[in-house]
Amino acid sequence: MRAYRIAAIPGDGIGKEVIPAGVEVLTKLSRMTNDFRLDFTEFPWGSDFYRSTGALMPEDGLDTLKPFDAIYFGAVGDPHVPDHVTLWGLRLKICQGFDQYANVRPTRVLPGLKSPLTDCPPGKLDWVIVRENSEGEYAGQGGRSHRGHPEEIATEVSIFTRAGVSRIMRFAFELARSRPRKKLTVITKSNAQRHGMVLWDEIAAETARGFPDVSVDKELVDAATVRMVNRPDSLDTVIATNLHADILSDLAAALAGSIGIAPTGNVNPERKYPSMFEPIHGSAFDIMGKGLANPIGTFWSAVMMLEHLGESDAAARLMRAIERVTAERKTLTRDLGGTAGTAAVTAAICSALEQS
Ligand code: GGG
Repeated sequence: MRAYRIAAIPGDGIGKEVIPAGVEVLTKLSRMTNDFRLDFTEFPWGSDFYRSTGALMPEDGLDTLKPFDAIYFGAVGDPHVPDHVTLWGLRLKICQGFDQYANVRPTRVLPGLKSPLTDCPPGKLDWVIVRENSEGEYAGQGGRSHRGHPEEIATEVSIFTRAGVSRIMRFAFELARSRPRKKLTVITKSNAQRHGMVLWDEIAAETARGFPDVSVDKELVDAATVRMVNRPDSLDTVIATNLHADILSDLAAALAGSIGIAPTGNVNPERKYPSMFEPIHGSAFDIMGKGLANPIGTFWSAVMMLEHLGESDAAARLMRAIERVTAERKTLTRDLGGTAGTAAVTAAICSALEQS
């Protein structure tokens, strides 16, 4: 039997509710298939850990995670800890430490779910957004001087390297090529950002020459928001910088029905380090501890994790179970117009697995 070591990091807020739900579903699925085993180890890292130790994760946390086959992550964010401390102390430490430079964010309208757009049935909105996940606006370059004085200065420098942009462009073109429409939209802002974004555009054009079967177009990030709303079927695979894709993928999730359903994979394509899978939503402290969190984004992230591990039959089975539950519309959380809680949706997915 194939065995995989999975590091589970619930993190903060509703991460502590959705990750146990995901572990329950994955454990049931692996027992049903009898082909593979998932051995979970949970790490209590996050804002509570910070309060008791002064760090979001231990100093040797990356060494601890390195032998794992994958990381299953919940969320970071706490109302009593500055957001830049939580994000950089845990999630970005793992993404950047493990060179998970390809952040893959599929979005589509699942059967039974409704887009807030008029006339947007399943099939009309079916995107994968690729987020550059290692540099750009999140390079961590910059600083502050003369704190508290009138002449105080802060810089936040975006970094675009030829190596970093080339590898994510290749990844996005390959992903676009693997999808039926073979279509890639390159998001840019090179009209205003005339250095880094012009390099980005140039490398996109150079990379395109190696993918003659992929049709490519370019869109300014501001215009992209309009296009996502007005012409969702004109997009398929989308590549954008770290910050642009972060914003566009939240919009994408909302247009597909809810941020609660959207999954993501932080992938190290060379597999030198473990990749990390998580719902795109944050810690949602307003609903924490109430059992209301939508676990579907966490389950869909598990689908991505299984695909990454090579367990494509199990991944497809879990996706079918998710779609069966959304199509029935009987057991949905409040963000999707239902009244069910996390536990009821988890139970519905577990029972749908039996029929999928
Ligand atoms: N599960 C995703 C998560 O916890 N995100 C928290 C967050 O604030 N992310 C901001 C970002 O990734 O740019």
